[in-house]
Formats: sequence, C-alpha cells, structure tokens
Amino acid sequence: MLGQQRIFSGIRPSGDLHIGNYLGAIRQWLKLQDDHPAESGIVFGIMDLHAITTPHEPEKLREATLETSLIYLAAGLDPKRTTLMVQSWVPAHAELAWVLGTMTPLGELERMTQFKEKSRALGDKHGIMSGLLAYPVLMAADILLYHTDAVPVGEDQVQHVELARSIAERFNNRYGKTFAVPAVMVQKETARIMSLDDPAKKMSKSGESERGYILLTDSPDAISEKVKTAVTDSGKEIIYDPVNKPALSNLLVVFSEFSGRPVKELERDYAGKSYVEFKAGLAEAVIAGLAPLQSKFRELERGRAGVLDILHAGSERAAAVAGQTLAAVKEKIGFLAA
Ligand code: AQP
Repeated sequence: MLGQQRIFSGIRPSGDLHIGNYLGAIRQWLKLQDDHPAESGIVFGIMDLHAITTPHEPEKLREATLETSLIYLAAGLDPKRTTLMVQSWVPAHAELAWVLGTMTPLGELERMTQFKEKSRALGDKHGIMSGLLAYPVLMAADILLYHTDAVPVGEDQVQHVELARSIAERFNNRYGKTFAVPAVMVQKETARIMSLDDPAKKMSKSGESERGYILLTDSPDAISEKVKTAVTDSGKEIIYDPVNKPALSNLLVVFSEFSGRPVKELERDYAGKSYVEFKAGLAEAVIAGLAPLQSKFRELERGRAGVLDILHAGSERAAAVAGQTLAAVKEKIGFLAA
C-alpha cells in the first residue's frame, strides 16, 4: 500500500557523494517523497554515527555532514514533506543499538559481506574495530525506531536491511509486537552503479582512485575527463551486455538515467559510432543532469545557517518518534522507569 508507508533511509557522511549514491538512493527517495503524503512519516538521516566506523578526520566529518545535508536539499528533498535529521542528534539510535546488540548473534554479523570487504580493505593498517562489526545493528536501530515499513537502498545495503528484519522478528517474538518488520526497496536498474575504472567494483566514496567515481559536485571539466578515461570493454559495438561488456553496460545505465532515454534507444543511436562519440554524449548527459542540483547546491552553500535550522527541526521531530519507541522497548525488556 504505497502512499501510506513509513520510509527510512540515510547516507553516511564519509566523503563527497557520488552518482551511485544519487541514482541508487537519493533519486528513489525523491519519487517516494512525491508519492507519499507528508503525514505518512518519511525520515532521511545523515548517518554520522556510521561514518566513524571507518577511519575519519573530525573536521572533514563535520564538513561532510553539512555538505550531505546540502546535497539532500539541492537534490529536491523537501523538509516540509520529509524529516531530515542528523543521527548523532537523536541519542535513541545509539541506545537502541546497544539493546539490539545484546540479542544479535556474533555469527550473523561476521557473515555480513560489507564487514568482510571493509575489514579486508582496512587490514592491518588501521585495525578492525568492533564498531565496524556492529554497524548493521546500529542500522537496524535506525530503521526500527521509526516503525519503518520500507527502506529504499542500493544493493550493497540489502543484506543489512534483511538483518534488521530478523532482529525485529526476534525482538517481537520474545517481547511481543513492538517493531514493524521493514521491507527492502531497491530500484533494480540502478541498484549497483559500478566504478568507472573497474567494473567489477561498485562505485564508492572511499574508492581507491578518484577516477572511479563522479561526484555530484564535480565540475563539467572533471566529469568530461572522468568519462573520457573510464574503462571500456574490448570490441567496438555499443550494446548492453552486462556479462561480456560490464564496463560499457554500466556506462549505458548511467547515460540512460541522466538522459531519461531507454538503453535500447541509446544502442540504436550509437550503432556504428565510436566509444569517443558515445562518451561525449554520456558526459554531456551527466553534466546536464547534474546542473540543476549543482546550481541549487551553490545557492544553499551561501546560507548554511538556514540549513542548520532545518536539521534541528527535523532531528527534534525524529527524536519525538524515536523516544516513544525506545520507551516502549525499555519497558518491555524490564528496565525500571526513570
Ligand atoms: N555504487 C552504488 N550504486 C548504487 N547505490 C549505491 N549506494 C552506495 N553506493 C552505490 C547507496 O547509497 C546509499 C548510501 O550509502 P552509504 O554512504 O551510507 O554507504 P555505502 O553503501 O557504503 O556507500 P559508499 O559510497 O560505498 O561509501 P563508503 O565508500 O564510505 O562505504 C545506500 O543506499 C547505498 O546502497
């Protein structure tokens, strides 16, 4: 029953946002905002507690938190229709995560693909902290606090939403119905935008090379340059074939999403043309597609105080709902009322 669903999602401010975050998450959120009445309860967070689960610099985190909120607004999220909040401003997230962590078997967390990938990447250099392992428990708390029905995410987060479902079911079975069991919501076509310099890896903020991602704030020149150097596959044909032409297929998806033209139509238009011509068209589409967001972003950057007001108001609204859920949880697990 669309139109009545409670929605929650968020992004961790671990760096500048890229077109994978935009196509996989934010664009889905905009559609949901349009399809739902304001009172249905849509919450989008800036997940700073999650950002400190990997190495970070304090000043950069503060800056990225503000920048992420500017991107939310510049992309078109409307604080009158959705609740925009900062995770660390609503202490119920950390409190509920502690409770849920006491009911989540270690083995379930160790099985998480993102934990395995990120701990491999951090390796011996930084060490692996328990917060990284507990990340999905905190994410479950984020989701369950708002009685969320659906969580719109990219593919890499699906496993975490599934874990949130089992944590909710476990709690409900033990203590009686307390949480809604959230459904995962994925936009199939854009669920996994791949890196421009390695189509086997997803585009990522913490990707090794800057050439792998296009930032939402990249200049037209930077976008053209990154598209120009994006890897392609052998052969000359411009066709969508994810198995044999993974790099080109990824570029076709990005092209289609930014131009609004179906992949089939692009294949027809570029039949017999070169990769150089194709890439020129792609760069143009991405530049034009991001232009409205970028100009709004520059305008918002000049009035940062207003943005803080929006975040304070949103976080206060979020805290009221989250506080009620947490109070019910505390009562059920047997904490003495304060
Ligand atoms: N490449 C992607 N394609 C589609 N969706 C993506 N998302 C991330 N990368 C892609 C989706 O964006 C939302 C926010 O993600 P996040 O920042 O909270 O965490 P992440 O998934 O770990 O994103 P990054 O960019 O890879 O960040 P780092 O490098 O810091 O870990 C989520 O809905 C995610 O699925």
